[in-house]
Amino acid sequence: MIFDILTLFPSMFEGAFADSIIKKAVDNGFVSISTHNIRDYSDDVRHKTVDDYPYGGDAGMLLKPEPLARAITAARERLAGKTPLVVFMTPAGRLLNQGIVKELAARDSLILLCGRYKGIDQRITDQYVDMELSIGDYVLSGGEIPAMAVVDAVTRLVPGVLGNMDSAETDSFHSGLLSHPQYTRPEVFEGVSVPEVLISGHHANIKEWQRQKSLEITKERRPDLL
Ligand code: 9D3
Repeated sequence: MIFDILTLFPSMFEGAFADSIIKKAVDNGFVSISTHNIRDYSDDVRHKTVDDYPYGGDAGMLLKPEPLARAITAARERLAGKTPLVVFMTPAGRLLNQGIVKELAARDSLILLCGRYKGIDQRITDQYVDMELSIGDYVLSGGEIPAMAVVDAVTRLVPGVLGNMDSAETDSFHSGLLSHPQYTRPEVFEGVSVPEVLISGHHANIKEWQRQKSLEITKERRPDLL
């Protein structure tokens, strides 16, 4: 999987992929991630302008279409031979869920476009964008953190990235339920014991307790998942 990220703030991504599962996935060649500054595709070499006032006189600025068109075209050229999906991160997009993550993970490459300001010229959305994605109903400052969430969630589904320990199979969202409570040592912590069944060694009872707890918690907190 190749992620080609278009942003006005490439440095925001520096720390995000430098550790843990994503770093390992990159180091082992399962995914590659590059960031590209939209400002490098500006018309004017002098001021590197990428924004302009909206027609209709609303407050705020929009990302101009020309630099975005050039940035997306350049990304497509970098991905020659691949069939990238152009994904625009926007609060007005489809709400990301694990089903969409699976859809994205089936592609060979993704061009992730991060918006800023009040948005982008609609002609870019109409002519260049394949999918619009939101990560939730709260206001962020731009599409960068949402793009990081997409890279993280999709990378976990690339075959070979996860070991058996943390496999996508045993993941709570794979079963469609929330996780049951979990405990590690010590057996008594601040006077509170680990549930008896978990130290019983009775494997079938443990599985049944875990399934029951998962159902209970899901019914209580996220009935929409059932
Ligand atoms: C102009 C009024 N705003 C509507 C509330 C528009 C707006 C545009 C861009 C508000 C925030 C942003 C910046 N956010 C994103 O680009 C974004 C986002 C988000 O804020 N929440 C959840 N998912 C996403 S994906 C991109």
